[in-house]
Amino acid sequence: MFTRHDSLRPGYEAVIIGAGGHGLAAAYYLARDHGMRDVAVLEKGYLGGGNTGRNTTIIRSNYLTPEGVRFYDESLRLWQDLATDFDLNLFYSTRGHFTLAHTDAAMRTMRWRAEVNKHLGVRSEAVDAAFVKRMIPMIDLTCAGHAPIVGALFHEPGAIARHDAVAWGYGRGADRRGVQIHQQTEVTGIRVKAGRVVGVETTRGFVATPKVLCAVAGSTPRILDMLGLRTPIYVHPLQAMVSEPVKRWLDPIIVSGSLHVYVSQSARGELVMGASLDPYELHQTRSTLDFAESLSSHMLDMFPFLGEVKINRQWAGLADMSPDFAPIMGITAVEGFFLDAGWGTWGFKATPVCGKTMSHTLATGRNHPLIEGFSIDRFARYQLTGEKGAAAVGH
Ligand code: FAD
Ligand code: PYC
Repeated sequence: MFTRHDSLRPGYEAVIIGAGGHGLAAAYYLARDHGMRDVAVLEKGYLGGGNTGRNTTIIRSNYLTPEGVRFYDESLRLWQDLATDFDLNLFYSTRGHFTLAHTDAAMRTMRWRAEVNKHLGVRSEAVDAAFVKRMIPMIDLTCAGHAPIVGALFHEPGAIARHDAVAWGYGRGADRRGVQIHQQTEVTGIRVKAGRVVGVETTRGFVATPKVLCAVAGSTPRILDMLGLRTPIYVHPLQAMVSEPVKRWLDPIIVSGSLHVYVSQSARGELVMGASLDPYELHQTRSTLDFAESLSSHMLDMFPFLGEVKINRQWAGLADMSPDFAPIMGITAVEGFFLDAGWGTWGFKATPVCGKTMSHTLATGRNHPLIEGFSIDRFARYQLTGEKGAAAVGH
């Protein structure tokens, strides 16, 4: 699908670090919308091999803050045309998304989210337990008596898609427009002169460039250390697992913050499941039995009939967590160095809108209006964009 380049050019108009969905989407829109084709995407491993190829592909815009809802909703809008743009089946499948509430306090947050969502034109509703049962007949509303379901936030546009096809689509689109994608090429240093970026050191030599976009998710602190820049990002593993394929029985996507579990059923029939972050900072993608056991037991609370279903695979990614569970995007104190980070456990759905807004920011040197709420200086200003109540499962 991609052109093979035997050598790097001595310099490029822009260099993007990381061939995950975000880096590739930025390259695609830089070439397509801004006419910037003299661009290299440098990837230390293989294309889509980071969190992009490890995530559980939930797409939704039912966030809590107006900044978040607007941003993710624009992404949802972009998702609709993507398969046509790429001429590639992304298996985008609208399923409806339930965030279950097991207490009155949780139900209050669901109503809050529903109100913010509706105010901004996003289809979300607070619903009662009877509605949940009608839509998911196989669910045990009592959750084995541990945490009875009292209602939910129902978000009709909630969807899933095939994650690696998204990376391939953006990569192929960028490649066809002249962007060079170099895999097995690690950035090991960033050269700065008089406060401006002048190039990057790589495992294949120095490359000159006045513009660098850092889109490396769980490796963000390592890249920022090269520049002496600091963010409050901390890195935790996030695990997931998938069952053997079974007959289709689950249409919507289900998330329970209280039970720390979420699940959807893929087109192949597998149950794609996840839970909260591992509770410690660690820069390793190991899997643990503890995770598989506790996730399985909570799945069985909701769906006791799954007792005989086997787990096929388990894996982890590295989540670059920000303190307010919102991303950190845009220009930085180093001229020519741009950041697309803080994507923690919630960045797959934002791939298209990140590409759009970061390509604009790189091309113009000014933050795109949609990312104003996510700038790095919000921490110094004590103006956080608090998304903890809506970012993912209960972290
Ligand atoms: P990545 O895909 O991680 O790409 C970064 C790339 O940078 C990697 O390929 C890496 O090899 C490369 N890199 C790192 N350092 C260097 C270097 N020095 N030089 C060159 N290359 C380098 N989000 C959702 O919206 N919905 C979900 O359901 C969801 N589920 C998730 C489940 C799991 C288990 C995990 C781990 C994450 C989940 N996420 C989800 C979050 C989502 O996966 C990420 O936020 C998103 O994929 C980040 O994309 P990215 O392109 O920024 O990073
Ligand atoms: O962003 O919706 C999400 C999500 C669910 C699980 C991990 N991330």
